[in-house]
Amino acid sequence: MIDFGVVYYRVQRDTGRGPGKWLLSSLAHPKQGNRKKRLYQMNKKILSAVVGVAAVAGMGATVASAATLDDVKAKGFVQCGVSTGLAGFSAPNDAGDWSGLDVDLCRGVAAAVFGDATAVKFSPLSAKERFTALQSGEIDVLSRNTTWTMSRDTQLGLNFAGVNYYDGQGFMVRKSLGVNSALQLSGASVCVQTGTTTELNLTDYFKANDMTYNPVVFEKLEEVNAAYDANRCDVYPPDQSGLYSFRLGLSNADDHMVLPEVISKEPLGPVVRQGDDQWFSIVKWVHFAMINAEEMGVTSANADEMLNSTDPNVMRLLGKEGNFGESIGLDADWAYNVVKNVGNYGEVFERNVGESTQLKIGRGVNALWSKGGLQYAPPIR
Ligand SMILES: N[C@@H](CCC(=O)N[C@@H](CS)C(=O)NCC(=O)O)C(=O)O
Repeated sequence: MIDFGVVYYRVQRDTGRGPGKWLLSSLAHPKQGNRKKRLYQMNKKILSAVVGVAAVAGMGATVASAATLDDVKAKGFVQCGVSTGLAGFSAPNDAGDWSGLDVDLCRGVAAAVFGDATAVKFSPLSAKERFTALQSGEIDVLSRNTTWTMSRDTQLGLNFAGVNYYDGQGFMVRKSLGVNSALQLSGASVCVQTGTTTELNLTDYFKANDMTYNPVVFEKLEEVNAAYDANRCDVYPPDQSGLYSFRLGLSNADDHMVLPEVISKEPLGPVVRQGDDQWFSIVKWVHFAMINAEEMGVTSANADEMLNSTDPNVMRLLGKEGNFGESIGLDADWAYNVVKNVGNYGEVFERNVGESTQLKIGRGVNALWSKGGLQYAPPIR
């Protein structure tokens, strides 16, 4: 069935104007004689009717997509798109319970909406599937190590709500390959997942350095991992976060090394559909609340005690002053619920990927701006 909402949106998006003008311009021109003029008038009438139906359906689609909070409340949970399994970021345990930095962003949204961090269901998605799942309404938010790029932000009808992990692409190789720099990789075979910036960066990097490579492309993460493990390619080139996670699964980690080059910027963050500013604000401010909480020293352990704080910043964060929850359609204690139930950004980072975990990732550029990093949130006021 044709989804007129999508057609209407696509025509507007591709042409920058309504569908009527776009379609009419492809019909007979009125200054081309009487017969053509009549034909034009007739086509115009038919077209107005079709466009009318499409526009109404389109409005319907916009209205439906503009009510994500209502939809989420009605069904009682947030549907969150995650990876199929990337330790530390989004991965299920044997019992099927999901955890990770990206998972906690979704738990934060659930806590803000319902006061319950467990009111969330997860959809595991490959790189190729993820944007369609969001566009089609199958998920409410995509939180899956997804790089914010201009085309994804401006051409897919989607909005990036922040950066919950600043990453960059790296290379892993077998030590037996005998290289110690990515610049020695010309002619190498590279296992890569389709639909990723990883694939695009490889092309750029090898081209920019006048080198060649043989891509061995797969759709599923497990296929890429298995192929590298089985020596079907020389190089494994994902985001550094993926390298940390992948290394955990290698049979003999000591046989492999990470080359020193980081070849790209990969700002990873949650994504929502365009056309629903309220939901966009909710996801954005859940992320900001976690960062602000870390900056103010509000943690899951001391959130209750902090309710008595007389620091105006803490009072606004925890809903004791102002009506910030109301302005995004939530209760006054939305951010208190996030921090109490999920934690501040630093806690979430340490718990999932930090030095005390198997991944042992340092805060690096993901430290707060006040500690030399890039994590910075606008104030709640
Ligand atoms: N950040 C990059 C790469 C993200 C990505 O999908 N990376 C692969 C590893 S190379 C992955 O995590 N796959 C997980 C999955 O398919 O479940 C992007 O947004 O395109």
